[in-house]
Amino acid sequence: MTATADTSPTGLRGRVEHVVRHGPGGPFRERSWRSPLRGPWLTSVLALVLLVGLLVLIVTGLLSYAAYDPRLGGSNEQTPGRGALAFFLFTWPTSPAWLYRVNQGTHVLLGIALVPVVLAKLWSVAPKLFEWPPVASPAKALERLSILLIVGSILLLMVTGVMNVQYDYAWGFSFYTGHFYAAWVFIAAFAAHVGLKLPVMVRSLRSRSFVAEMRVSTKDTVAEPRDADHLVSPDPLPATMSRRGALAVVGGGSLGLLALSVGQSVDPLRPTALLSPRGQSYGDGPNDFQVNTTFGETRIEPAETGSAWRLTLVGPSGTVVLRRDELLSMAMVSEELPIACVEGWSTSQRWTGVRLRELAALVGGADEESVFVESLQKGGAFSTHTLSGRQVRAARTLLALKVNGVDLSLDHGFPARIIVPAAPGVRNTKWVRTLVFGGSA
Ligand SMILES: Nc1nc2c(c(=O)[nH]1)N[C@H]1C(S)=C(S)[C@@H](COP(=O)(O)O)O[C@H]1N2
Ligand SMILES: [Mo]
Repeated sequence: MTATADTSPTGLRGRVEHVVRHGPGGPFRERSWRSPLRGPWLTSVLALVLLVGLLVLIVTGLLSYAAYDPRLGGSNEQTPGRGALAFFLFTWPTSPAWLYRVNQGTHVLLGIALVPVVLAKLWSVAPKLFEWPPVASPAKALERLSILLIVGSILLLMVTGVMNVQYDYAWGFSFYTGHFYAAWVFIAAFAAHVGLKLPVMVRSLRSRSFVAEMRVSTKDTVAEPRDADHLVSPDPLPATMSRRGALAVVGGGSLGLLALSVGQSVDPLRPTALLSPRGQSYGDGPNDFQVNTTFGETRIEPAETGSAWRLTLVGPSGTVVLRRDELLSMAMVSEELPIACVEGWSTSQRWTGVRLRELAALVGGADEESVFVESLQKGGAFSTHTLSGRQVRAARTLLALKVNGVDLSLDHGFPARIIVPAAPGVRNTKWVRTLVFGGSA
């Protein structure tokens, strides 16, 4: 039995069949993409930049994960289900002191600078992303799935990364957890994509000389020959921009973002870090450098940091309670050490205080494999942390009481804070109350 209304070409079924065969139109139609610049050569130039840049991002990202020493548990560990994905973990070193600063500065600055390149690469392959029919064969289905995963994960990584740098946590999951799992999806899809496409990239790059192409004017810019991947438009419009112009726009965008961000990681350039929420100048007093969480944002009572404050040390041989003046009468050491936040900003300052290992020795904890640090702050992921035995024993790990010759300000952790060389800034717990040697969360 046939329903006459449905079989007519203008009826519902006719229209559905038309869409199934020819696509919904708009971006799904190859003829919507008519830029003469789009083609395998331009895509491959962008791909080469991303191949190198993303490899550096992967390595610095995995190192940044290791730097948190997640095996110590507690708030160090935000990915309990990571299983085999953490196969590469090792105990993070304590020297050189700039290790995390350089690693994280590179990760964040490069990640920001690559945003225009990723967007340009997506633009350059847009007809492929909207290819119709979406699934033509099992092989095509696999290829499309890998593209869906690589595009989805890189967009998620870019958006969460940039929002995190801006201290904007407007999603329903922890940045650390989300960025970590998205990174592993990305790494797998990236490896598959590079494996599939590397020969095409090399062939396309060899198809014309970069230097010669950079001399071609807009007037002389024509589409590449039609390619098997259908990046080149079957019906290109005249060029309104040369390939040199297109690469200059992308490169200029990258360099512009870099120029407005690099100051967040390079102390003398700080006033230029216009895109960074913690990057700019705070004047020039001894305590005038970036504050992550201010004292006012915590729920610590001002009186708790006054004369009633005590440092409690717990270790195998018992408990010792110290006043601030007793700490000040111990051997004071000064160290120039960076604070390097996971958000990318960093600064180097001169800290004065007691070696953590001296405090450990007071309670027989010098050989313990961890110290559990508790702050006066109540609740939140920043109020407690665990440091490794390696960090406790490092000569330059301090319980700092002063910075740049004066008492710590309340915002920087008065009465006392931890400063660990080479570690993520978050390990430098402020407003310290208790140190439990051998303890963990
Ligand atoms: N108690 C406590 N300690 C803390 C934090 C915090 O929010 N609470 N922030 C951490 C983070 S994420 C960083 S980067 C550094 C920043 O130190 P600063 O604010 O003195 O520059 O402190 C760390 N110590
Ligand atoms: Mo941080």
